[in-house]
Amino acid sequence: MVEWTDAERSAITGLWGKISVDEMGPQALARLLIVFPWTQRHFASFGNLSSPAAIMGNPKVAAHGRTVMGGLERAIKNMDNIKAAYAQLSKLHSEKLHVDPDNFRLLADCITVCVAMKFGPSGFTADVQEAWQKFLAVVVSALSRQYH
Ligand code: HNI
Repeated sequence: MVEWTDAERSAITGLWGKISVDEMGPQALARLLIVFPWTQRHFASFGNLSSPAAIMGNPKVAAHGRTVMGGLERAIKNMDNIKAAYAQLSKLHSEKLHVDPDNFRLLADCITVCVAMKFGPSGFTADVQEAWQKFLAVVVSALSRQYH
């Protein structure tokens, strides 16, 4: 089981408390689709993804970005059992959506970049980053759990 120090817990919940899912979710998913274009194959039904501007202006990308980012709330609320909290979501991504689990890490990195840009050097300190990256690594591992 993952151990969290009090400092990590407070860094993670403190940062999460400042994050707007409606703002960060669309940005992070758009970045994933732009920076790692092969991830677009999962979103063929989303319409125009032909350029960075199209991706950033696509309302379906924004809506799904909010869904995915909102999905992190579940981990925040279950920090001591993230694996179980994501068992169903992992199964869905594996068996139904066929998302390559490497993509979870790519999205986690895009989330981190967006959060770092938003909060800058004073909000996203190295300590906060340490806790945040650990949190996302646990999320990625939990989401990858039901793949076989
Ligand atoms: Ni993901 C659906 C959470 C990464 C492709 N995804 C969801 C849903 C949640 C979610 C929540 C909605 C489930 C439901 O309807 O029951 N996804 C997450 C989280 C991460 C993640 C927390 C990582 C941090 N998903 C990814 C990645 C991809 C991805 C990296 C593809 C590159 N997800 C999908 C697709 C769907 C989806 C595709 C279904 C979309 C739809 O509406 O049909």
